Amino acid sequence: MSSHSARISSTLKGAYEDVLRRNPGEHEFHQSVDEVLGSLGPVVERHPHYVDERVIERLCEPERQIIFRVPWTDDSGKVQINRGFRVEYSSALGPYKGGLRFHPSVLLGTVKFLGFEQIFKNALTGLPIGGGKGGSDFDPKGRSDAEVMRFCQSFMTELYRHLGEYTDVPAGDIGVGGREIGYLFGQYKRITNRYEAGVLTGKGLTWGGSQARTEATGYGTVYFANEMAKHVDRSLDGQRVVVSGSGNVAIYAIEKASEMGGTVVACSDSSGYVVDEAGIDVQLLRDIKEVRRGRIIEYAEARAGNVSFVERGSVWDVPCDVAMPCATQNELDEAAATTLIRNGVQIVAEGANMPSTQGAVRAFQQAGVLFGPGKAANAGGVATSSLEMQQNASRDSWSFERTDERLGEIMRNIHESVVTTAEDYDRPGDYVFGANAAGFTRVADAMLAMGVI
Ligand code: NDP
Ligand code: 2IT
Repeated sequence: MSSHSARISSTLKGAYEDVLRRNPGEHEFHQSVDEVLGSLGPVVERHPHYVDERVIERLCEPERQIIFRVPWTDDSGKVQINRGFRVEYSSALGPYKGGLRFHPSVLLGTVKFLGFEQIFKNALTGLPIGGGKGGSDFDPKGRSDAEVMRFCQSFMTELYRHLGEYTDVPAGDIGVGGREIGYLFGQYKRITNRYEAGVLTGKGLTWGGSQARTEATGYGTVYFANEMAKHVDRSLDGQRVVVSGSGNVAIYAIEKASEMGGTVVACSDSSGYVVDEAGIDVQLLRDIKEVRRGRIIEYAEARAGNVSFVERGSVWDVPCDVAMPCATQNELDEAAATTLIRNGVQIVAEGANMPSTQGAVRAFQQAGVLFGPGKAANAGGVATSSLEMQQNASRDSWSFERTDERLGEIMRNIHESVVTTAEDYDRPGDYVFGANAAGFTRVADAMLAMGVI
C-alpha cells in the first residue's frame, strides 16, 4: 500500500487499491490518481450514482495503451532503439488530445500520469477534447536535426495508424516543439497522402499552425495567476516572480509576467539556475534556448557580472512573492515549499504538470498560500491547441490578438468554474479540490450519458 492514500475517502479506497495492484511500480501514475481521488469524496457523497456506475474505476483504466519499438539510425550509422508510447485515456468529451514527451526518463507510468491529468484538464477548458498523452525515452539533447528527423519519421511510421483529426491529436511537451511537430506532420502526410492539418497541433504558422499556440501555456499560466491574485484583491504588478525551467512554458510565462509588471528574478534548467535582479531578459533567454539550444549558464555568461549562476542548486531558494514551476513533475518538494513559505511566497501557479509533490501542496495550503494546480493553471496550451483544431476544421486562421483574447477568456472561465465549484462544496479557495471536482464532473456526466463505456 502506498503511504499517499490517507486522504482518500473509504468509498474510493477500493478503486485506489486496485490502481496500485494493477499498475505496480508506476509511482507518478499512483500519485496523480491519489491526488484526484483525494478530492472526490464529497463529490461521490453528493452523487452516489458515480460510485454505483463505477465511473471512477472506468476512468482509472485507459481506453487504449499503445507501446511500440522505434528503430532509427544515428549520424554515425549505428542503429538505435527507443520505445514509443501513446496512452489514449478518455474520449468521452472528444478526440484524445495531449502532448508527446521526448525525454530519457519517459516510462509507461509517466505517460499514464500525464494522460490521466490531461482528461480533467481538457474537461476544464470546456472545449470538445478527450485526454491522451504519448512520447518516448528518446533524448533529443545533443542530437543533430537529421537524427531528430529520422527518429520522428520512425516514431510516426508506427503511430500514424492510431491518429486522426477525429481520433487522436498529439502536440508538443518536454523535448517536442515546432521542429519535431514539423517532422512528425511531414511523415504523417507522406504515409496517409492526406493534408489532414487537424491531426497534430503546434504546427508552424505557414502550414496550419495557430497564432499564440507557442506562447499559450506560459501566457495562460500567468493569466490564471492574475485571476488568482485579483480574486484576493491583489495583482501581479510589482511582484517578485521565480519561474523554474527555461523551455517553452517557462519562456512565455516569464515574458507575460514581466509584461504584467512583475519582475522575474530567476529561472533554471536541469543544470542549475540563474538570478538576475534586473529581471530576466527574455529575448536573450529565447536566443540561448530556442535558437542555440544552449544551457542556462550561457545566460549568466552573456550578462557578465550582473547575474549569478548556481550549479545544480534549487531555484526555490530564491525569495519571491509568486512562484511558477514550469519544468517537470515533482521538482518542488516539501522542503522547497517550506523555504518558499518562509521567504513570503503568496501565490503558486503550476505551468508544469504535477511539479509540486503532495507534501508541498499540503504545506502551501496549510500556510494559506494560494495554490493553482497545473490541470487548471496550465490548461491554456491545450485550449489553444483546440483553437488550432477549430481553425483547421474551418480552413481559417485567426489573428494573434483574436486567439490571445480567446485564451484569456478561457483562462478566466476555468478560474471561475474552479472557484465556484470549490465554494459550492464549502471549500472556498481550494483550487485543487475545485479543479478535480469540476473536471471530473464534466467527464463523468458525459460517460454516464453514453452508457457503459
Ligand atoms: P521544454 O522541453 O520546452 O522545457 C523543459 C524545461 O524543463 C527545460 O528547461 C528543462 O531543462 C527542464 N526540465 C525538464 N526535465 C527536467 C528534469 N527532469 N529535471 C530538471 N529540469 C528539467 O518543455 P515544456 O516547457 O513544453 O514543458 C515544461 C512542463 O510544462 C512539463 O511539465 C510539461 O508537461 C508542461 N506542459 C507543457 C505544455 C506545452 O504546451 N508545451 C502544456 C502544459 C504543460 P533541460 O533543458 O536542462 O532538460
Ligand atoms: O500538458 C499539456 O497540456 C500539453 N503538453 C499540451 C497538449 C496539447 O495537446 O496541446
